[in-house]
Amino acid sequence: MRIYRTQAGWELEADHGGRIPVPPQAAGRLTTREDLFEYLAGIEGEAAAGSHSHALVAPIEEQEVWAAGVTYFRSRTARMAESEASGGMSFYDRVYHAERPELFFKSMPHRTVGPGAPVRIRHDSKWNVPEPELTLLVSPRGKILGYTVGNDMSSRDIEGENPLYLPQAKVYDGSCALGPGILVANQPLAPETGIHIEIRRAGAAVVFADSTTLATMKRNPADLVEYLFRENSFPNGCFLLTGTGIVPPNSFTLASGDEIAITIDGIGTLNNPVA
Ligand code: DO4
Ligand code: MG
Repeated sequence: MRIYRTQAGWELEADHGGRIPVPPQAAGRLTTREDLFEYLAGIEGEAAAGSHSHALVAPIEEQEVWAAGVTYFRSRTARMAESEASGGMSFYDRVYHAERPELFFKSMPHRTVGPGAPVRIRHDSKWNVPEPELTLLVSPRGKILGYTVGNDMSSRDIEGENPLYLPQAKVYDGSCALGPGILVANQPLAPETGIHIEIRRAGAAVVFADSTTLATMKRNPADLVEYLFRENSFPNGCFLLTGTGIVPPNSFTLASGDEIAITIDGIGTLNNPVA
């Protein structure tokens, strides 16, 4: 089942393809429900035909957004290359193989953009990429309630200069996009689930495209959540981006006006222009 946050409230995609409104909940309290799957299944069964399709906004309520890093070999290799001059290479290789994953704070609702809204490039950075990432919606008790598409926008020159600059490379206004909706599921996604990205420039040419699958992720989503919830409480639940398996070649940097389309099979396509 897929739900979408719209300017008029939450909507559930119905069997007939249209969207039906989800009854209003207390503020911030739909996507924290431990019984979200069962609750939506009940609404779906009772829904009358009819269709609502208001403009989409980011599918986030009051959650913090966190991210995992270096969960794919491609990310490890790209980070080792960009941090070679700083001597930071070994950190990335070690965290890729370590038992403890890299987890970092990524965003808050006010810095997160939704479908169609612009993501941003830092003005003090010259080398920027989108990171297409499977993103988990996690309940206050640490249950994976659903999945969305995430973009962990990153300034590679800043993180490459010194790994201690990671928060500045990763956390700034418009550095995180989520959407278009949430796939609410009561079982894990299949390993063959594909993650795809396409970047268009000047409204036309595809300047970068690539795909990967969840099977190439070194970590298990449930293990990442278990680490995140150690010694941390999330009264509003959280979103957790699970890392990127796609990094453009070193010669590539995003430009203002680019259009980023990230698709995850079964979830949807997140489209964002670059401001
Ligand atoms: O350690 C740097 C960040 C890694 C990351 O964001 C990723 O692998 O997706
Ligand atoms: Mg990332």
